[in-house]
Amino acid sequence: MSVSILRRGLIATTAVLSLSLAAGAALAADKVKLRLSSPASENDERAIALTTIFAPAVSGFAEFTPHWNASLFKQGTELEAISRGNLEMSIASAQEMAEFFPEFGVFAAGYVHRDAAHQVAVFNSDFFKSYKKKVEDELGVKLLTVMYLGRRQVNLRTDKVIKTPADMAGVKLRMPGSEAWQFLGKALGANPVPMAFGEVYTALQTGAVDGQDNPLPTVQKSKFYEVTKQIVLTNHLVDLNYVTISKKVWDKLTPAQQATVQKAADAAAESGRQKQLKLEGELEAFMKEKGLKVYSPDLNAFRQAVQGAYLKSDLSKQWEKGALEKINAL
Ligand code: KDO
Repeated sequence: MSVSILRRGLIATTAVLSLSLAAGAALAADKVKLRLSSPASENDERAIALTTIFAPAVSGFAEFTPHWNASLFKQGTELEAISRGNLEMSIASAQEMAEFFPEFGVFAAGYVHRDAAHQVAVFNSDFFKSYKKKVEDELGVKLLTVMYLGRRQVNLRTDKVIKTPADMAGVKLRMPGSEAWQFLGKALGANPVPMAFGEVYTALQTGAVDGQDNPLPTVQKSKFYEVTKQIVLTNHLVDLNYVTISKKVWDKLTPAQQATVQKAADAAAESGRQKQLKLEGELEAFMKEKGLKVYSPDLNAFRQAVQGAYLKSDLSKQWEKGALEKINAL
C-alpha cells in the first residue's frame, strides 16, 4: 500500500470522526440545558436518584448537569438564581420558599408533616395548588415534585443528656441560614447559629458549634458521626425538598417533553424517598456501632415547646388561614 493511499485513508477517517464529533456537539448544543445546583453531596440519595433516574429519562432532549456541594450557587441563593435566569433547577427547602413567600412557613414548621406519605399528600393536595401557582407567577419557578430528606434529629458533639428543650439552653446549634430555620433552632431551646451545610463538618470538628440537626442519612453520608457523640431522636421536622425548574425553561418544552420531565422527577423522588426511608431504619444501629449514644428525649415536651413557639410567633400569623388545619386533616 502506497504512502499516499494510507494518507488518504487517514484523512478520510479523520474527516468522518470530526464530522461525527461536530454532529455530537451540535446535538448537545440543541439540547435544553438543565443545570441544577444544590448543597447536597453526590452520595446523597436525592443526588443519586436525580443522576441515575432523572438524567437518563430526559436525555433525549435535555442535558442535565448537576452541581453538588453548592459548587455553582451558595446554599439558599438557588431560587433567586433561577428567577433571574442564571440557573435552571434546584432542590429547594420550604424554609427557602418562606424567604419569598412567608405562607410557606407552615410547611417548614416543626412537628407539622407526619411522615413521607403525608408530605406527598400535602404536595398533591388541592389546597397546595395555589401555593405552586404563586411561586410560578411571582418567582418564575415551578415546583415539580417533593423529595423526602427525612426526620431531622439533634446531633451533638457534647455528651450532656438532653431530655427536654430546657436541656438545650446554651447549646450552639448549627441551623441553615434563614429566618425559618433559625426560628426552629430557637423553638428547640437552643442558640441557633446560621451556617451553610458545607461548613458543618469542620465546625463540629473544631467546636465552633456544639451540634447540628439533620436526618440520619445525612449524618452518615456527610460523616458527621465522626465528629459528634450523640443523637437525640427529637424527630422535630419531617424534612422535605421541592425539585424546582425554571418556569421559562418549562414553558419552552413541548407538552411531550414536559410530561417526560414530570414523570422523571416523580420517579427520582419516589426512588430517593424509598432509599432514604430504608436508610433511616438502618442507621440507628450504624450510629451506635460508631460509638454514638442514640436515644429518645421527652418527645411530648419537645412537641409542645416547638408547636407552642410557632403558634405564638409572628411567623404563624403569616400562614394562610386554616392552612395548618388542612395539612392536619390530610
Ligand atoms: C441543611 O443545610 O442542614 C440541609 O439539610 C437543609 C435542607 O433543606 C437541604 O438544603 C439540605 O441541607 C441540602 O440538600 C444538603 O443535604
